[in-house]
Amino acid sequence: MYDAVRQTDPEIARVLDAELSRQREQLEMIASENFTSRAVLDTMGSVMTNKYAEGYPGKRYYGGCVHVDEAENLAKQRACELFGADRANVQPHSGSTANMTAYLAFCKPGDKILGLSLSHGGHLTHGHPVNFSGLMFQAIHYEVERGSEVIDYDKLREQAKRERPRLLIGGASAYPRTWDYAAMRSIAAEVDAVFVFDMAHIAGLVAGGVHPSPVPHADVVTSTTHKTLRGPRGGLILCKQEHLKAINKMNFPGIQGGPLMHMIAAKAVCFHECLQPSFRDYAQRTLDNAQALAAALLAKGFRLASGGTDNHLLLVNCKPRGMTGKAMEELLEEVGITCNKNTVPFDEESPAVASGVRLGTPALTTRGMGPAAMERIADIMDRAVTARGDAAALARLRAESLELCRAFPLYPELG
Ligand code: DSN
Repeated sequence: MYDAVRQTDPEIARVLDAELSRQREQLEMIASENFTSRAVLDTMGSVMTNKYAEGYPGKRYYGGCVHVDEAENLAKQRACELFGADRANVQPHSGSTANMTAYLAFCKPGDKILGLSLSHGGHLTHGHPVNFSGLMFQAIHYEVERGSEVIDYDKLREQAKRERPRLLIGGASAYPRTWDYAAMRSIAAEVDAVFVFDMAHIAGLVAGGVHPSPVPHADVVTSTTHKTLRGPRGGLILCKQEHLKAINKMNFPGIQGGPLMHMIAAKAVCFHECLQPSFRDYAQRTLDNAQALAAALLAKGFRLASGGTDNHLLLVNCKPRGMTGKAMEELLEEVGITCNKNTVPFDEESPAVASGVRLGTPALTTRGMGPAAMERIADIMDRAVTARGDAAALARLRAESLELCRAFPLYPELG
């Protein structure tokens, strides 16, 4: 693999080899990561990257767009079929530009937006002060409840009625529970707000039909395509017909320039894969693995935010085991498990330290791992916490996680 790179740039070829080995030999539990198919990889590395195509199919500002038009139309049609959406825009380079597009299609700078606080599981682009969403708009936040650690929609309704935001944003990057889309729809209607739902994390579960869909409820649904959806890195917007013109105009020329046609073609491949019955099975196994992992961790005495999960991710509060999230992330890395530190609701630690770690099952499920592997991982985690500071014991646990990785080969055809 990478023969041409090896000849042209041996330094980068070594980096690519090392990253492939890392992905193969670590247990990848970052909830937002996954392993694409070979077809998606090949399409991302195709000649489509060479083409400029500002505009939309049939209305471009460059010649020679006949084939990229075909790819973009396929991506849009498949996205609509997959999610039962009226219309799709497949050009956002990322989830961030998808969200920026949705906000600016309906709001002017300075308008009020209401989203879930980042420290309670939300996302930077849902109004955090250091992000464009907090810098450009008057951003306010709702939170989960102390104790239950879930959203109280009655309180959200009261807050929305008091604040009257222009935009109500749902969705999260570290919220393990199902959303009440119908409640959010009715709250948005009551205060005359636009309801935007960012389903980036759960999109693959929605596509697989194993998790409720926000599409019938929200005015606009934004997403990425590389998390549970298992496609190329990138963004996606689904909307009702009446909003398409505003969304398209804001994404290009409002925010982006030339679309990344290799990524759009790879999104089309991803959506095609998600439309196959095997993807439904993958989505169900991702959920089953999250349940198995949650049960095994609870049995070992770990504490989970909200007590468990309805989706592909878990938020482990490390404080009852005497650790910060940062220390846990580093310890798990040492025994071959990759995850990220994450604040838990009402965290007293800074985000750089945090009290929790976020664990997800999408990537390991793609490797073919099942509930037995999840139990083994919970056991490795538990013994790693006990063995802190014991280099020999941690090395033995690292050998165990490596054995587990090797039992589920990743990209064997890449050599
Ligand atoms: N950085 C992504 C995540 O890890 O959830 C969200 O953008």
